[in-house]
Amino acid sequence: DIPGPPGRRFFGNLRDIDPDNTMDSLCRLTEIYGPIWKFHLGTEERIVIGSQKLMDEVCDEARFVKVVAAVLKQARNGVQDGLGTAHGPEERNWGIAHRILAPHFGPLAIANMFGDMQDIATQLVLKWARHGPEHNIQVTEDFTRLTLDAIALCAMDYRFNSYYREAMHPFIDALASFLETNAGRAKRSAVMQPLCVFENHRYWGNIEQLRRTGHAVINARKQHPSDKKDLLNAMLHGVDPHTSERMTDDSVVNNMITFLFAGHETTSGLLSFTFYYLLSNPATYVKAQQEVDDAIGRDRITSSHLARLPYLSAVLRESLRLSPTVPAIALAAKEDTTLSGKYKVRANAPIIALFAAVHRDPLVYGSDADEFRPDRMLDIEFEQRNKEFPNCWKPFGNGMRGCIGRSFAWQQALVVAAMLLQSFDLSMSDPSYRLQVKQALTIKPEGFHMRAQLRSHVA
Ligand code: MNH
Repeated sequence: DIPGPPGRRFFGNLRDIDPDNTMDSLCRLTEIYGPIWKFHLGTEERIVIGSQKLMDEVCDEARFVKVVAAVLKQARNGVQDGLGTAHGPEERNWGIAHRILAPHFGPLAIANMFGDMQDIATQLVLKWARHGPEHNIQVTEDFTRLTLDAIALCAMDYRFNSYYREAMHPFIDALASFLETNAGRAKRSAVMQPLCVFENHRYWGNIEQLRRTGHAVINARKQHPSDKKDLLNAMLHGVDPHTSERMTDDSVVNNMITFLFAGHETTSGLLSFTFYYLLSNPATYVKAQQEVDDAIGRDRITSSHLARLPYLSAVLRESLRLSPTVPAIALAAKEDTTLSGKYKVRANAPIIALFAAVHRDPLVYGSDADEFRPDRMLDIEFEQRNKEFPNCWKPFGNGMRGCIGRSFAWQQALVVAAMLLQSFDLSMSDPSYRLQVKQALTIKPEGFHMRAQLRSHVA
């Protein structure tokens, strides 16, 4: 009873599916088949939903839970029952890690990380300033260096110093290769996997290196204790209030690697899309820069400035609405049930909630849903809309399995965006650039380049 392309037709449609951007293709199919449709992946059925009404329904944690499918399932080979890849409370380590870590991602702890975030952002400003106004900035690459260096510094007091290397740090290379291979493995049938001899060798070698480095970092900290309030100390010394247990070293390693991968691509994508949208909509750029000038002027930015940037916050929200850097999540019903009171779904059958479609639901966002209009995301309108249409904006996922790093990402994105607007007049290197999206686990603009002219008051 759920519509969708018949098997043959789906493979017909598959030819319309862009392997570099499956999410866009799924959105196109949503336009054809409506807000709920299904397709077959081999013998498995996948249901796709793409409206606020259905999103709201599957956000009911009494009836639906997160399922660890596809890429996330593969990632378990490397990070086991770390926070993002654990099956949920039935895996004890999830609860222990969640309860120990949650306070360390709270507002106070994040405010304490302001200095570290600013340190890394300042390095970016210096780099762009020194390269001069003619330099063609590789936007996503530089934002990725920034977010990686920041999460490593805040999480475990380690400096990758990515701006000072041509090649990436070997740990980062191993991480990138691990993530990329997970995506490939998720698309391949289990029968084929053993045939990929070379890839498998590299894959398990990368995992071995990631974990060995993780354990080395733990041992180094144990031998040279520090009183820095970072996430590593929180994990090593924290005691779970419910069970009175500590995290095992393996669980610390799982979560450390998880923070590094969950904490960098997502935020670097957010920053990249944000500057793409600001530069393609010059009036919004002017408004955001004016707000920064009024709120901060030429001062060194402090954490108390952040609350005075409501327009820039709305810009980030609008950017995540149109380009949610985690483009979808997977959920499943706990028991056989119906969606919208009529579509039968079986227990445990994966349901893909497609943020990009939900976020452009015309019933919620109107006929200009596809346009970048940050004003609609200013606090009052944003809150009213969320009340009238619950769960219409979900870029950080849902409920207890939602993003633990949300405030971290938000503070970092605000600081960086504000510092860049304060220091530079930015422009697109190629004014005719049209947004091209590259998708791995997350989405990012591809081939987007900027130029950065120091503003006269800075120079
Ligand atoms: Mn994050 C879970 C989006 C930044 C660490 N994050 C999720 C989920 C989404 C998400 C969506 C839910 C995934 C699912 O249901 O399968 N996260 C984002 C976005 C940004 C982001 C859009 C930035 C923008 N996330 C960060 C940062 C960190 C982080 C920064 C770490 C410092 N996220 C996590 C972890 C989880 C998660 C850990 C898993 C939480 C859990 O299941 O307990």
